[in-house]
Amino acid sequence: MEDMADEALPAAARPRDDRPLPRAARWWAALAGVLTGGAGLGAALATTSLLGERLSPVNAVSETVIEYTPGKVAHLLVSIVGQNDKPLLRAGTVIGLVALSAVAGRVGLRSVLRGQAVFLAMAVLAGLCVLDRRGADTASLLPVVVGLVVWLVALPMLLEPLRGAPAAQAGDDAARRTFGRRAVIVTVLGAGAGALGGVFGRKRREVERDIAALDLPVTKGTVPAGADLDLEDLAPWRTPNEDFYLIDTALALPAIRTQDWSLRIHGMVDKEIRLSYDDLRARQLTEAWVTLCCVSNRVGGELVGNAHWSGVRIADLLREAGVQDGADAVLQTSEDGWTCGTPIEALTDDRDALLAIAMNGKPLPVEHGFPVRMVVPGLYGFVSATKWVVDLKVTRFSEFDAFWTERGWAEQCSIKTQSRIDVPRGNHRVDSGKVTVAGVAWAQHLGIDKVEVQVDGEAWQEVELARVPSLDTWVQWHGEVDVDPGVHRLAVRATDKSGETQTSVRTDVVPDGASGWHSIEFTAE
Ligand SMILES: Nc1nc2c(c(=O)[nH]1)N[C@H]1C(S)=C(S)[C@@H](COP(=O)(O)O)O[C@H]1N2
Ligand SMILES: [Mo]
Repeated sequence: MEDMADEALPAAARPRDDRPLPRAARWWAALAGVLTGGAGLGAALATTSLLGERLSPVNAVSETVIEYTPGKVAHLLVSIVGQNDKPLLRAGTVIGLVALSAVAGRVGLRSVLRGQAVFLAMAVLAGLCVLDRRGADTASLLPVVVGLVVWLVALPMLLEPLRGAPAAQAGDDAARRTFGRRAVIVTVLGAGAGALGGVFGRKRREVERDIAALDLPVTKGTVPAGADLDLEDLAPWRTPNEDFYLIDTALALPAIRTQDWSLRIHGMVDKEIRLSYDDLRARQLTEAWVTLCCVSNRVGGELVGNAHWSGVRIADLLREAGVQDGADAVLQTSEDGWTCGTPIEALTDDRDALLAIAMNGKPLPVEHGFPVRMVVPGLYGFVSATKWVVDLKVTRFSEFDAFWTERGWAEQCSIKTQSRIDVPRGNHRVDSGKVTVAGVAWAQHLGIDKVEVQVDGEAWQEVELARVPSLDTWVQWHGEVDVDPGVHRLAVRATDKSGETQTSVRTDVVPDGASGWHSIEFTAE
């Protein structure tokens, strides 16, 4: 009110506002804003943990940024920053918060109400992002509200000593001491709240404890004799869970307790089905070796892994639900709101498309989709492998655009036949003469027929394939090439069991996966 009154006065009657503020005062005010911003953030984080919400407001804003960033831009950015995309995004959001808080402080030096208005605007923005996330309800707004209250209270507290006398101006020791004292209080309370949230935020730990206590009727699977050549530098045939590549858009992983999980199968079905975790576990379990692969895997890349999966065949569930004529897709939704669409065909034919509950004999790790995810042999992850899956809608492709399809990736596509050189590593030195070469090749659900290597553009020579139990996994290959001292280029190409040989034409990963031959350089001496 006081500020409004100030505005209403003729210019001559506003001695304080007309005097240019000392530079130092502006910096102190910006600091007051930043401390206020931090304290509100601490309070919001604590509230997030206490409520057991998946997303803090910072993560909700970051996830919304991902959601609304055009596919091309996202792809470009991720290709620049790689696996650091999420920490960088989160850092960016926090930097934005700090910058706006500083602005609020500076604006607040002249008019506290306006400074508070900046914080209000920030809270509204954060609130909209929170509400935009899947599963958000009114309670999800509480962290933002608590943060806002802290902002609105702390800002005038910190600005008051700065505003009184032309702030922190040399000489006004009492004001400076008051500011210092209040700054410490606000900071300690904010940081304390944040730390407390860390202590009491038990959701993820509860889930980890559930996982440790789970006793599933599953096996780890034995690596079939002859499948693993066990060569140094060659990717092991079974990828251990902790080495398995990770791809998802979740800024904070869903922490779902088994008793809170359920799956709804609905849409173009005769009978809707709802399954609990115990329902699923009590059913006949199927186990299969399946190699999963990401559409964003570049030629020679590492976004591919092979595991022994245990789960329930989706075909059986869909048969029970009764798929109606005309349906051609199953739209999957995860707890965090990510979606993908899979052809009904791939889920109902004889392949082992699974609602998986275990990976290499252990309950799914949280980051790989606990408690339940999809695994479909032959299809890239972005069109089939929904982690934290909670909803299956039988429908038509013409009725929806899934997450990545909206962003310029294909609507439907199967995995492109690929091969990779693991031995020797690129740019390594080896002894000249006979050199061991080895790697992996995959054409899930088609199978690999042969692999060939080529040195320095000369004739292709076939190499040996290890044994595999089915068409759905990668296969290790190995051979020997004879080289003179010097630098050499080694290339590899695979032919799948449909008779198709990998094309040399290199394409980008967008829209439906990279093609082209992997090649490396090595030095023989
Ligand atoms: N909920 C959810 N599931 C998801 C994704 C995602 O972003 N969110 N990414 C998909 C993609 S693109 C791939 S390649 C696989 C990766 O599975 P992984 O992280 O277990 O290796 O998960 C799929 N399932
Ligand atoms: Mo992917």
